[in-house]
Formats: sequence, C-alpha cells, structure tokens
Amino acid sequence: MARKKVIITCAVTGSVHTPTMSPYLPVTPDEIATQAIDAAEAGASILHLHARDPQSGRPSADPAVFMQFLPRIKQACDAVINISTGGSSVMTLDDRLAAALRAEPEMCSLNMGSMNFGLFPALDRYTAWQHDWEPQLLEATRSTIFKNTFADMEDILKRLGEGCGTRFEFECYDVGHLYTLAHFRDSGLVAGPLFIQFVFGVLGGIGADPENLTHMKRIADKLFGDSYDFSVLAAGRHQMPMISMAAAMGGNVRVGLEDSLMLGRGELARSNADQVRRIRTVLDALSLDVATPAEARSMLALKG
Ligand code: KMH
Ligand code: ZN
Repeated sequence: MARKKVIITCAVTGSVHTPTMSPYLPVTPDEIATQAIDAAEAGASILHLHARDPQSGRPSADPAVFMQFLPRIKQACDAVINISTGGSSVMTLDDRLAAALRAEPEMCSLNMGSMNFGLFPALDRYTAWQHDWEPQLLEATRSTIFKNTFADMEDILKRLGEGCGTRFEFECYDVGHLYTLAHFRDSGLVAGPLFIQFVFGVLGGIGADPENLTHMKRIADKLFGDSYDFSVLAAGRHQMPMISMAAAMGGNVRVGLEDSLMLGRGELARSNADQVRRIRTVLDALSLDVATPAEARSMLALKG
C-alpha cells in the first residue's frame, strides 16, 4: 500500500509560551494571521489556533479577538482551521469553547483527560519579565489542574462535534487517554477516521522518549486498527526528534511556536514557517510527500 502523505499541523502561538521568551512569538491578531498564512504557504495544511490579548500578549479566550484573525487567514489560504478547546489551564470550559462555538471550524482540539500541565523550568530561566502576568501565569499553573473531565469531553463532543460538524485533533498526553478515546468511540460519540495527536514532554504527561512513541502507537493500533491516523507533537527541544521519528513510523507531524520556540540547538525560530520548512527537509530526506489541505480534508473526513 502506498504511504499516505504527511499532514503538517502548525500550532501558531498557544498559551504556554510568553512574550519575554521569544520576540518572534506572535501575539497580535496581525502577527498571528501573518505567521499562520506564512506557515500554510510553507506547507502546513492544518493551523491550530489560540488567541492572545493584543495589548499584553496574555492568552485570551475572547471570540472577538479570534474574529480579528480568523477571516483574514481563511481569505488568504486554504489551510484547515483548528481552534483550540484547551485554551489555557486557567480558563473555564465555557471560555475555552466560546470562540469555537462562534466560528464552527472544521477542526478543534479535544484534550483527553485532566492532568497537571507543567512548564516549571521556565519560571527560573527568565529574570526580566516584560509583563507581570507572565511569571504569575506560570506560577498559577503549579496549582491548577488542566481540567478535562468525562463530562467536559462529552460536552465538547456534543456541542461542537454533533452540533457543528466539527472533527477533532484528539490530544493524548498519556496511554490512558487512548483508552478514554476508545471509550467514547464505543459509546458512539466519536467515529473514525480519528486524528490522534500523541503529546510528549509536557510535565504531567508521558515523557518524550522514543520507547513511549512506539508504545503509544502499539496501543493505538490495538484499540483503533486502521480507523485512525496519528500525529506527534513534543514540547521544547524534543519537538524535532520526536516528530521526525513519527514521520519515519508512518505518522503526521505538528510544529509551531506553541510547542517549541526553537529551530535548533541554541537558535530561536524566527517564525512558525521556519519550523514548517525545517521539518520539510526531514520529510524530503525520508522521501515523504506533504498533504495539501484538500488531501488532509479527505484523509480526516472534514466538512470542508
Ligand atoms: N499545548 C499543547 C501541548 C489545546 O490547545 O487544546 C496542547 C494543546 C492543547 O494544543
Ligand atoms: Zn493548543
């Protein structure tokens, strides 16, 4: 059987990194739109999007802010829009869903369990924060649960999945999350083709070790057979090694400044497109073709 093409997802800004950490982190609607469009031109077929307060750069759930960049991205490129429902671990579920319910996108993220979500080393690394909210937010994550109860997940599946025809990037941070997804498949709330994002290297989730990727894939194969595609994201310096391994194993890849601010050792990525181009050199070396947005839509049965 011919090897499927590789879907590149680009997670443009997220809610974990903060402006002090990189001058290239897109913050304003204009920066988010520009970097998203450039990433799509570089080969990303899915754009995973969060919003930030335009003045402070703080993660924002305000649909009005999303609406300052979503139409521009849609007009400029054909990439699949994927709106985060994870938002930030300090937001309420209603806040996290507001933009997606307004935009009814083709895709949304869906986090498959509650967990600690740690980025603690960053607290010690920076001495001159640009904004007071940055260390405060990072400190708050020490005592906050990233809450995704069974009821929360069911709510998202019903309101966005059944209600809007949205399909999901199922974010699985550990093996148990795969079993939770299988539970929802068994209960009839989700059906293939599933797009499962294996997440490595978040403190509180599974570590970024190659053995863990083979194990996640082995269990996903057992639970979902040929009714799923997997993709990999890994935090920080683990990004490029883990996603390269995923590509070699038949998977898809996620890049973006949400997951890592770096391009390589000691070098900040100057844009999201930089990371898309970097993983494309790996895919080229592996003789793998990149999926267009239309091909991604067909592979994942998106509403288009
Ligand atoms: N920040 C990533 C590790 C979401 O937006 O729903 C996970 C993420 C969650 O992308
Ligand atoms: Zn995200």
